[in-house]
Amino acid sequence: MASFSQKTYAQRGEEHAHPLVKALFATMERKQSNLSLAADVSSKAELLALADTVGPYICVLKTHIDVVSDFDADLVKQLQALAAKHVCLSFDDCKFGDLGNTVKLQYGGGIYRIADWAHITNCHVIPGEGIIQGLAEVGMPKGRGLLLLAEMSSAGMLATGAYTDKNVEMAIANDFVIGFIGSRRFTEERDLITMTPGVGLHASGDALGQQYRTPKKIVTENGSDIIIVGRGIYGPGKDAVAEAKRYREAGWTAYLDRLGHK
Ligand code: 6AU
Repeated sequence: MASFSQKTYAQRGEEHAHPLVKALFATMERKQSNLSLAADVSSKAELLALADTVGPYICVLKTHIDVVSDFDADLVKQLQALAAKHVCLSFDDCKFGDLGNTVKLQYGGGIYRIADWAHITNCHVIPGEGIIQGLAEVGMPKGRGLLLLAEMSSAGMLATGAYTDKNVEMAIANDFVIGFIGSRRFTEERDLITMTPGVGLHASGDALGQQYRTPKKIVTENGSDIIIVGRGIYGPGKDAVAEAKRYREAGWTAYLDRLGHK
């Protein structure tokens, strides 16, 4: 049987059982984009402006909604409207890490009500499988999906070896899990997607441990599905639209190369 990495996104979407993943692959194929924007900006106006300008070039808009200092319910409404306008999915990068009962409260309630609007979120499995079950109780009825942090991109990260393997086991066993944050394809047992942060075309890292690898390394060689790019696209002196186009092109070329369409 062909590895999932050898199949097109369109084919994987057709064969996938999860409606959210089907929608994601369809969007990727239609927009010819395996690029997710990490919109780590701290005001509502900046976030909305960035989402609107870069929206046409991405398949997933990733936020850290708790860094927006003037967050309000209207921001969520506007983000939902932009996701619909640009046909992309919303991913709030919560990195939940507590007991099942606690994460249920964090995911479904509080100020941010993440489960009401974010199609995707993620968690660490350090507390054990109960964290997945707690999040699933809230997210499954809403058709949401979860990514497990099987690896991280930062220097000295501790998610390696047996811990990463445990993530893979838990992902295979839980229908609410749609994939991983990590640097490569992890399993052929079912079609779990990989989204990879720490992607950059120029810089090699930042002063706080972030490490960048190229789309070619991540998508063509390692079999990851989606590149997550933040500061490579926006920031001082950068033309966000031009950079988003460049990363989209690099990510898509790396995917075509993987399929052998040189
Ligand atoms: O491209 P950058 O370095 O500006 O942004 C990378 C984004 C940030 C991080 O919080 C996130 O990706 N991230 C994650 C995620 C997505 O879970 C995991 C990780 O290991 N490294 C990482 O950078 O929003």
